Amino acid sequence: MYGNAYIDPDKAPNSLVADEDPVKLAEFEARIAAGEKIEPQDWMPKEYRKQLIRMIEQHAHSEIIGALPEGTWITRAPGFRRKLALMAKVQDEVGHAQLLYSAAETLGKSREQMINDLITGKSKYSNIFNYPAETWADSAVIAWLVDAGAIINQTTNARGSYGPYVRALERICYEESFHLKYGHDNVVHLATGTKKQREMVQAALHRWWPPLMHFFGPADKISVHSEVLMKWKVKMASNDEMRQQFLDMYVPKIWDLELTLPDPELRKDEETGRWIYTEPDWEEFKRVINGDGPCNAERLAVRRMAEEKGRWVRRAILGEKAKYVKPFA
Ligand code: BYC
Repeated sequence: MYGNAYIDPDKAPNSLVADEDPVKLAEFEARIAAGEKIEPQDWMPKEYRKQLIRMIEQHAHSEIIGALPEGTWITRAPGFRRKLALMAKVQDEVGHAQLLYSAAETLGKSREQMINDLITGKSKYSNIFNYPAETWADSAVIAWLVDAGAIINQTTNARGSYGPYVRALERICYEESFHLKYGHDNVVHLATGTKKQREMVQAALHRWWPPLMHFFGPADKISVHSEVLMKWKVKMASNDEMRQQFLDMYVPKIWDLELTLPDPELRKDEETGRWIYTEPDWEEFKRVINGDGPCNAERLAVRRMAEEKGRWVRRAILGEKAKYVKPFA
């Protein structure tokens, strides 16, 4: 069963803090309960540090890898204005990765280690960037709806407990709001354009819907880390709560454009206010996040190439002798 595949008995929530000083732990939890921010120099449980590194690092990787599907459209963007806007967006995403790597570094893991864990396939990054952006309409759907999902996640977690992460999230959300507007404008343009443009955006929406449903993470009943992350206010809403919020905000907008979604069950239960949907295929999600999606190999190959080709620049900046280094085997 998928849910159990993640569960490591040694990581069961009760065992996570067993060896911590109970007085320090109680003080720490009281600060969190009072809404205080935890800063890098403050005492924190080892598990809090570990979870934060894992989550912020994955988030940073998602931003840097997330620049790639849209990046492939810079040279083919329709018109100069859209090209400029897309270049700025892609540049912003890479900047978000820089902010997040810096936030993760405050917890004691170096950027070199993080990048190395990314390009060797050890670290995870968001499932959604392992799918191809086949047409210009795919890049429009990414900019609108993936950025919309990201804003829901990030504005929520920007109220969280770890100072450097929440400050990075606040800054990122300002920029993401522009991306969302740019993406929405592109989607509306296509949806109200020629028959061909409308077909393109409709097809893209159907392609991106399943990965978008996965984007918010596994259903609460099979999520591994939510309990501890929410207890320590790293995560301020569960995966299902964020998914519901996304459906509530964006399905009506999609239907307003008279576009369809590929889930025949999708509807709002007016009594409970909850959206009903077909449970996403969590087996596919698991395959993709573990390296077996349509573009995982390509995405990591690009990052490896960037790492190799940029090595001499980093050496030069660090004052080391800039010399040719044999690329990865
Ligand atoms: N993709 O117990 P769970 C952007 C993993 S980029 C891949 O619920 P958690 C943008 C999870 O890591 C912004 N893996 O854990 C950029 C865990 O595996 P491990 C992307 C996923 O940590 C460019 C396992 O599944 N946003 O916006 O609470 C262009 C069990 O999950 C995913 C972020 O990164 C996933 N979708 O995860 C355009 C937000 N979901 O580590 C746009 C930061 C779960 O045990 N992250 N997993 O091996 C989070 O908020 C949370 O970590 C998650 C849920 C919502 C991802």
